[in-house]
Amino acid sequence: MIPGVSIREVNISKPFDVEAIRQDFPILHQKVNGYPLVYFDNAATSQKPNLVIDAISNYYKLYNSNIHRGLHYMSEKATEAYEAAREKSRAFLNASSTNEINFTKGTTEGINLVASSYGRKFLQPGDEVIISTMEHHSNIVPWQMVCDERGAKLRIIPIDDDGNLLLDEYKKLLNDRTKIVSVVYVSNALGTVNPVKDIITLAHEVGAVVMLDGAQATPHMAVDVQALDCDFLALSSHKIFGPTGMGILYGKERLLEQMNPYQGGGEMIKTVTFEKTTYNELPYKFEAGTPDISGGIAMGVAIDYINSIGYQNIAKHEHDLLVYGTEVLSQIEGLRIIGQAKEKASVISFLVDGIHPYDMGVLLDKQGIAIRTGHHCCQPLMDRFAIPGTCRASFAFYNTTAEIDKLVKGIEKVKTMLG
Ligand code: 7TS
Repeated sequence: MIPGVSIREVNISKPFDVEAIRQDFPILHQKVNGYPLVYFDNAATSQKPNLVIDAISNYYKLYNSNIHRGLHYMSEKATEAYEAAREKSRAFLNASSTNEINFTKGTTEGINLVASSYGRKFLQPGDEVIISTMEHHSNIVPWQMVCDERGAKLRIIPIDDDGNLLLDEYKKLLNDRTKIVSVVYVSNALGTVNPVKDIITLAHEVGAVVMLDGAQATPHMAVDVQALDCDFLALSSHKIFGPTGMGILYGKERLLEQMNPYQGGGEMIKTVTFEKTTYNELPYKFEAGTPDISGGIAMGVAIDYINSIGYQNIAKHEHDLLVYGTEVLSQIEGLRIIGQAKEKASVISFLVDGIHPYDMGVLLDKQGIAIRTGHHCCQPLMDRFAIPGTCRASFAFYNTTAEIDKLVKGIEKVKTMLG
């Protein structure tokens, strides 16, 4: 039991009540620029329920202490709560062991860890790494860096005009030089849900390992790493209603065992002499230094919170928001949706004729509506569509169709203002 936190019972058959859920999120009940806040920037970071906020403050109020090395009461409490979060993370992803759950500071660090510790060790000159056109920069740059260093080649899966990955083109890229495939499960800029199960099966046929960028999948859908058979998966706590500065890297134990540590320091060692250091066991081998203890504990509480609502309920509500939003936004004259893939999460990227996304973002903010504008850290994807950026509305389970109506009205107002 984590001091000061009581978790609601996990009950996915409970009816979904969006107004009750909104009461769990204190930040949603404020006015911005004189209007009730409409928060549609969930793909950048999601809001935090009271339980998560309380878990952080209770840690500092009641048992702030360093973990894994203390014998005193508070250190034991903190260690217990931190390791309980690892078990919750294991169950959340259905990993087979907590040895496969490495705590990181987020998706970016998870991908860098694999590029660095796996890529540097196993890539040879002439080998190939495959990513896709719709990757976030954090799933491009680490691979470019390691490919440059090792003399390997980066190859890119193309997409069609709706934002679907071209599987036939992917098949053509695969060969016996392919060592790593790293793709985004759900695109932050388009909302596309990629057919990752097929991508993984095909990669395994040529002996490549597969890393999934799970940053945008985990807020919306249950992810089962064993059913997918992915080799690595990274996610960020702050996108799954937990705190910033925390994340999970899942890796198959067999692969993690073969990899060198990412960073050296305390915690990741077994013995140190000036002549030689032996490394700690998994998962501590990849966790040098004092971690974000309250962040880990609170991420565990965020996972409990998601479970208490249930992904089935989340997926249904968000699907309704996506369908409704797509329909009403499409009716706005001059509005074009970028990304109309067959499978989509609740993300709508759009452009309005004659209006720069930046102006749209600023003028919606004046009406209390938070969207994101720009390239969304996907510059090569924007180049693919020959656009500088988009306006992006991304929905979470606490959003409502009434809020989408406000967005529509807001866009119409901006159109009138800018003539
Ligand atoms: N991968 C994807 C698909 C993402 O959407 C993001 C963050 C990251 C990786 C990096 O996550 P981090 O937590 O390590 O920073 N995406 C966004 C976004 O769309 N707007 O702001 C951050």
